[in-house]
Amino acid sequence: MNKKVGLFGALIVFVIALGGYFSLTAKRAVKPAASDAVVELGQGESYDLVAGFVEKEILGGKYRMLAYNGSIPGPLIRVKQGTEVILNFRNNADLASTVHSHGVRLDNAFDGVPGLTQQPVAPGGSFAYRVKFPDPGMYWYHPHLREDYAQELGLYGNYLVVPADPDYWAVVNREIALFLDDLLLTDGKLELSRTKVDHALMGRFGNVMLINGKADYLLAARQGEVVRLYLTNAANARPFNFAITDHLFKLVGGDGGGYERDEWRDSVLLGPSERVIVEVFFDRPGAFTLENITPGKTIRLGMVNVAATPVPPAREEDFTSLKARPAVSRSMDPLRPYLAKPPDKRLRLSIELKGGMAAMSGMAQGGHVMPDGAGMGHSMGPSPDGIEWEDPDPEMNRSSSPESVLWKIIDEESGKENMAIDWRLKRGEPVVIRIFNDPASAHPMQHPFHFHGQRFLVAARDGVRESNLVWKDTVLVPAGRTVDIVLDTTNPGRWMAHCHISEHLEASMMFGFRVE
Ligand SMILES: [Cu+2]
Repeated sequence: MNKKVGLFGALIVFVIALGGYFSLTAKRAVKPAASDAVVELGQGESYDLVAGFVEKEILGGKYRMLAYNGSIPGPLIRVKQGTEVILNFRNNADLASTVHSHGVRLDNAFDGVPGLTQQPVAPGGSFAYRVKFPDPGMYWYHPHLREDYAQELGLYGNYLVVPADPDYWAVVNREIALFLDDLLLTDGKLELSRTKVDHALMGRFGNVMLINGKADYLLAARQGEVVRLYLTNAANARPFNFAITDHLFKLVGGDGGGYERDEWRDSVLLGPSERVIVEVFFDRPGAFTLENITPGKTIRLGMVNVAATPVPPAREEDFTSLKARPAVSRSMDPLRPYLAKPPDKRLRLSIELKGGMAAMSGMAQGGHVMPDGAGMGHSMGPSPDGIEWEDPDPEMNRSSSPESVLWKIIDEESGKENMAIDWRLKRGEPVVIRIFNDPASAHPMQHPFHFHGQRFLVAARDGVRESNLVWKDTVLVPAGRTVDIVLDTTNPGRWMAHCHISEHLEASMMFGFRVE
């Protein structure tokens, strides 16, 4: 195992060692979970990634969870753009698994999709992934089998791809990766089945908010510090509208690297699996809240404590100027002629409820979103922005399963649904795809829509052209909305496209496409 462990990593080794001591004294089978491990990998280096059980403390309770290399989130793997590394995955969990490198345009054979690119890795088994990183930005790895169970229990980690161009990002004092997540505890218990999928209707919304696996996340900062935050939404279903009280964000990047131009934002929206990169200037000392601002309520995610000890050198000037990235714009030029073109493909997102679920839903009707946002008498249905920010009906949701709920991606041209869809696309011929999230379905809600192995541009939302582009691999499509994307078909192979709400994926919301 060739790896360089940074200073941070050395600290973590110490923490893990301490953890080992405690687990011995407690005579427990699993070690307490660590976090914040950072691993730097160079060209051709290999690294062992082991999925296994850990004991995780959350709000005073102890839970048996899953982790890569003992830490939740898993180690942050830091590589330079253009690097190729080998990940030797070993599965010490209790169910078959794979490693999917989300958003990474790697070779098809290493995409980690069971049944499509590889056989599932059985407990005790292993698989070597060759992962190349052609694009800068923040990516992540997670299982592509029972994400609703395995990813929920802690199997997720980041790849930070450092741009080849040293001027790609502004100079900052620090870079910090934050995984936003939530966990559902019922009377203090973690109820997840290895064999049965539940919450198929809305997806599993948690009631404990986690940042980097911690329910009481505390970020220590110093006055005058400019920090670049790399945010990843690892929740099964929950969207986050992330903000820091009394602070403005400079939005600098998304899924696949930087925006064409920086923009000021009060908050940033991330659907499950999306990434957002922001810079923040801590200009005054104090305690500030990391929060999720939703139309109904503001949810506390953690805190940042800014100490009055100023940090040299001050980066205020770098922070106040908005940067343009002409190289990013140029990388998009080949796709620009397609941004205004009518769609080549049209997808409709819908649902079919079966048996008792259909009857329950029938009784709950009246909750459909009206055009003016009125008519929300019952708890069913999303808010006027087309987004369910919370589970609107936990009891019904918990009892729903892939047997009673069929989430659908419908190809309007062929009428085919989900895995019956098998697009054949030509490499180098971009495809304009219109995704329409049907508000008249039996349960309209948002879907974070993800394409494997390629990148795309969001051309328009509800017919309104996007003015500042960023490479994407996932786009959140609210209920009743239409999103047009241009898929950059650069990477040959057999790939998946699917909703990234874990339970919707389990309830069939996926299809395959080939790039030839
Ligand atoms: Cu979905």
